[in-house]
Amino acid sequence: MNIPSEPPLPRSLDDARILQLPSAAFYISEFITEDEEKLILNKIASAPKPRWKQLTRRRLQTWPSDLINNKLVDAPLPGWLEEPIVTRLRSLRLQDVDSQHSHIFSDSPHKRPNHVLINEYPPGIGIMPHKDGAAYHPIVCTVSLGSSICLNIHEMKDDGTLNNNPIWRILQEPRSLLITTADLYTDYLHGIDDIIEDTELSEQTIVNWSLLRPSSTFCDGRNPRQMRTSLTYRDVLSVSKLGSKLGLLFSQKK
Ligand SMILES: O=C(O)CCC(=O)C(=O)O
Repeated sequence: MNIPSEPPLPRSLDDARILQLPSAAFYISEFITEDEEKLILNKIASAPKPRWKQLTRRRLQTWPSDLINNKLVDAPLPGWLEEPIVTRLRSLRLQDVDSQHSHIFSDSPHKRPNHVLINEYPPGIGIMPHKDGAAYHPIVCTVSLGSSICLNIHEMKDDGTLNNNPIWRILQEPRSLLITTADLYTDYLHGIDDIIEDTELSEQTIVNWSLLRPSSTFCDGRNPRQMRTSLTYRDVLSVSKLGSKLGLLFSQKK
């Protein structure tokens, strides 16, 4: 049997648009192959222990490094986070026609994501509703690995407090790509419930239902969770060249 080396991507992001969400959000169910998923999960697992930051209930890695005062020290992403994902992200056309603003990062300061957050979610663990803040260009590309999970989108009430009931739910399958931008980034919060199973999954409750992979069967509208790992690709606005200057200094001293 012929195993495809590249997944069948949509002709343009327009074909992946989540129509029920405010402009603009996109979902591609098969963004990476199973082999690519395995390779990335192996790389994550074999990262040196100090790479992991242990939070109370979740652990994460940041590549190429943590932000300091919302700034990133200039450094490349490792090859396994760059290929195939960054190249593939930049190859996705926004529309069928050629234009100057041809890919999702065309208008971002560095024309590409320069930072990746890796989050691990064991069953029962989520993330509180939050906004991603001012450090990043307002485009978030999330690749999911390992297991499906529901991302909830929340709005603030008129009195300025959080509405705990999500107004939308997005189901993210393993190997999928979710892109959120614009109003979804600036005006809404996103979070993941601390539950062991996502329930009441249906065309009525999940905004990207029609974009899920054809073989997806969420029996009785349920998704019993397993370990899900996410890769969040963003463009950090402010990049300091300190790293490269130090590198130059050390290379001159050799
Ligand atoms: O893991 C996810 O899908 C969400 C991650 C997230 O909200 C964040 O990194 O700010």
